Amino acid sequence: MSVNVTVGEKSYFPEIEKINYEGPDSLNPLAFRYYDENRVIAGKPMEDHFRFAVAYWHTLGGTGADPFGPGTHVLPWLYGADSMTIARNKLDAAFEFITKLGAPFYCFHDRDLAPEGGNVAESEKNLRTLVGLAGEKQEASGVKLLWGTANVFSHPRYMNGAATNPDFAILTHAAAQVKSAIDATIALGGGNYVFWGGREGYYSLLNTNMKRELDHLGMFLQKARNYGRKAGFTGTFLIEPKPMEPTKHQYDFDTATVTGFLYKYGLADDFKINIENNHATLAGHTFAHEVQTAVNAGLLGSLDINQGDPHNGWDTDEFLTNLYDAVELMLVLLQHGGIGKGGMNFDAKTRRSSTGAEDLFIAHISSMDTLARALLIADDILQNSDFLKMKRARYSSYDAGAGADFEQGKFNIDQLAGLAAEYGEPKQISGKQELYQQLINRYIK
Ligand code: XUL
Ligand code: CO
Repeated sequence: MSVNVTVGEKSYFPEIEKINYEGPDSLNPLAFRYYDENRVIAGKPMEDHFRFAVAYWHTLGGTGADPFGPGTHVLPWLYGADSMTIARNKLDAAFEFITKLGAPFYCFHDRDLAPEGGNVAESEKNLRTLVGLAGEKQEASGVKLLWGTANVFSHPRYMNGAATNPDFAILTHAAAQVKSAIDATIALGGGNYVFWGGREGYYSLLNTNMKRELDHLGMFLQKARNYGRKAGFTGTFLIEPKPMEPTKHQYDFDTATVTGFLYKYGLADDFKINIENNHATLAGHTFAHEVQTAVNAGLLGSLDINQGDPHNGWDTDEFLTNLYDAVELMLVLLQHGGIGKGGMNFDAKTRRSSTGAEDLFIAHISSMDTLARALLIADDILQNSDFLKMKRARYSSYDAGAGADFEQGKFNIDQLAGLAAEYGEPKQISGKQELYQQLINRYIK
């Protein structure tokens, strides 16, 4: 898509021009080498394979602060006379950044867009004001909202959780926020609405009634779904799994856990899953594993495409640059129909010591290029190698004869045991993992 670069009177990124595709030989760090939005691969333009979305919180709000020190990134839009002026400046900066980058979507939490007020009504008013302004920006630029969400984890009132808080009064505040965040998402035409269970989990079972908390979460999500549908939200609700951090035991541990939860609480028709790579790492899974698990359940919703560090146990939210992981991801997506109405939200921050505006652009460009390059490689593998043939052949004993009859449900356990006696000891068949790995590496060029 071609977005209109709209720079108001004041530019926050005066040194950065619109980022263009220059091809693999380009040495310009502020150009795409692989991401060519209109190039058609496997039947659709690259843009539709990814539906890239800028994460408002990291990209516009990430100061580089960590538990050991305050922020190092000077973000000029975060300075202003009052919190609403800052929110307006931030919106200007957001749309200048998004349009210069050429990302078609963005994502936000309610509190990223507008500040919390002194009470529920004031907070809602602040959000409505910013939603009005964001709508104008969307209209002028062609940029769209991939998803909205409510931040019901940062405010100290949520220290014991939001929908799973033992105190009912806190749950009602979470409801107020979710209600107006859903309204905001509808008003801005968002295709999805996300629930990341920020502090929905626990540290110690000694003070926690886990069953009751999970029932509250299920009930809360049913009511939020009912509200959204009644208010005209036709998109997909998404749950974003994470196994730990901030709590020791996050309830939405991983894709498999969330799948069970959605079925148990009657939510599987309206909800899908938003999978984040770094959260997969924390759960001891690969991104591809999580995506395949969601595909199997028909619940793949959207992706947060960052990366973590396999050597430590926290959420580092780095920009995705690991080509090998990206290839595995794109192999799964290409084989299973792609990202659909979801997208790829960066949910990543530049490092504390990457202090320039240029770094912010390079980080996004580099991730987009990694995924675009991975798409080309994965498509090449699927079109031109024996990969699929080898994988199919591995299961060929189920394609005909007794194996096919088994898949049709024609045998009971007695009959299967009878066949074992008849077959005798089967001859060894190699799984050939190293051959597959060799093949993938051959196509990474
Ligand atoms: C936190 C995280 C969130 C969600 C949205 O780990 O990933 O930013 O994506 O609330
Ligand atoms: Co995320």
